[in-house]
Amino acid sequence: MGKMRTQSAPWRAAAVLASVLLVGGVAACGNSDTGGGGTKDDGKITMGFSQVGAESGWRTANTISIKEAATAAGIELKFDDAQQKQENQIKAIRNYIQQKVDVIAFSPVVESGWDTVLKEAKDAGIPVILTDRSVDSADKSLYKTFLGSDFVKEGRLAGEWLVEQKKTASGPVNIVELQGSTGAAPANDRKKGFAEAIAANPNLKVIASQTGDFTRAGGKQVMEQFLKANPKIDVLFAHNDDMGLGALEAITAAGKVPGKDITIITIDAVKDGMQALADGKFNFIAECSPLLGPQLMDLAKKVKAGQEVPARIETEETTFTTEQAKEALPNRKY
Ligand code: GYE
Repeated sequence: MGKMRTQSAPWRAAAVLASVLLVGGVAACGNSDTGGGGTKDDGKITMGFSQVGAESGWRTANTISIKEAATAAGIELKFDDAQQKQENQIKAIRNYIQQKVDVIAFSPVVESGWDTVLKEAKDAGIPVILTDRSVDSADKSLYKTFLGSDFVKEGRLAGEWLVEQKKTASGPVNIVELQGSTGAAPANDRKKGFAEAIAANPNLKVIASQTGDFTRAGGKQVMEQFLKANPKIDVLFAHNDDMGLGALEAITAAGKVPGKDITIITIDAVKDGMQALADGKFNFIAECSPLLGPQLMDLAKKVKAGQEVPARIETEETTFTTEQAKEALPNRKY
């Protein structure tokens, strides 16, 4: 079922039915793995994981971390790429419920609209772990835990650095903002944290803010529009490295020098972003770690064993200036 998203709904239903029948048939033959009872209880853990997509360097590193950690932990991973669409994630989760996986983990593409499918998983007795991004469901019993970063804090750290840099500015500082995917927790929260921090200096003004969907292409295209519409841009705040990297092309094409004419702040600190920072094209990055795989597998084992886990597990992160990026780059893992 690795290619679930390429199948149309009736075919997928047929495929699920076929695999259910197959498992049933094997059980009837007395295969020891199934205990002959129809429900699989071989001590092994199967995890159904629904990934957001492949939109950024961060996401690629996150996917690798999860796949490698599953192998290392002896967990069978069923992986689906939702291509940044909530409907695809809901379909994948429903498939995992039908397949009776032991644990469902996912990184919700947007924050809202999960209650129904999470309730279905709960009713089926399958524990859910949220990783990377969270949901806004009021009923916290719909999932076991949320493992990931504090995105508000990342936005705040980005804003605080800027406040410090511009503390002697006597006139207006014009900021443009490239937001992440609309409705995604990291987009909502980074925007919020940044706005809160820059409120400390009334000279700092966000004059334009639009989504670039967390992609390089999106960042480039929206930055082109920003540059056309606004003759004076002093600062770019991009919600991830990839959009900042795309924007670099637009800035250079407009005859401006990134990192000098326009101060650039991003979030993530993936290798390409760190290289741009070391080269002086970016000026500051707030880190967001994608290496969530090992902790996720550990949580899956605990949840499967019925152990209590903390409701929230926050990733540890730092920030980088150009000098710090030069130092960190040789040992950077992602
Ligand atoms: O910052 C961005 C990715 O959810 C933290 O998603 C993640 C974000 C990350 O596309 O690059």
